[in-house]
Amino acid sequence: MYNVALVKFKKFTDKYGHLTPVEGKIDIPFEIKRIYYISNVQEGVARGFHSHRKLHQVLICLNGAVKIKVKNPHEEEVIQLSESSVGLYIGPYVWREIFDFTEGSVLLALASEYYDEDDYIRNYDFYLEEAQKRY
Ligand code: T46
Repeated sequence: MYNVALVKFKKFTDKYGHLTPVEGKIDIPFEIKRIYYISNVQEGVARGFHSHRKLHQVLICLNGAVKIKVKNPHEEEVIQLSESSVGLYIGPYVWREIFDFTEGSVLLALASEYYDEDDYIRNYDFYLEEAQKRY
């Protein structure tokens, strides 16, 4: 889907466990300016329901599993993340909804920009209006 891609990272496994490195501009296509993580999401709760205008992000499920619906005016897909060495790249003008968080799941986000509420489109009709000019 346009502006969405799964990214597979290296995973070093030995008798001490797993280690996955993620380097900005090497493993993902941007410099990382911000990280945040989402945890303790109760059953039945869904998050997201917005798009960004400029932001590039990679989402990685560090523990448990989570589903992410990505949409643009013409396409829609649901991706389950359940592996800490796989990231989901989401670029600008992709609507996202995040749901089915399993108990104890932790979703890490690597972001290309500092937090800026003006970059969000949180109304789906406004999203369609802006996105239709770009797709
Ligand atoms: C996204 C999905 C995957 C901040 O103050 N700084 C931050 O860096 C972030 C990300 C959020 N916030 C504040 C803004 C809200 O008052 O934290 C509160 C919850 O944020 P929001 O409702 O946007 O959370 P989600 O889970 O719906 O969306 C977040 C990201 O905002 C978004 O960029 O793609 O996770």
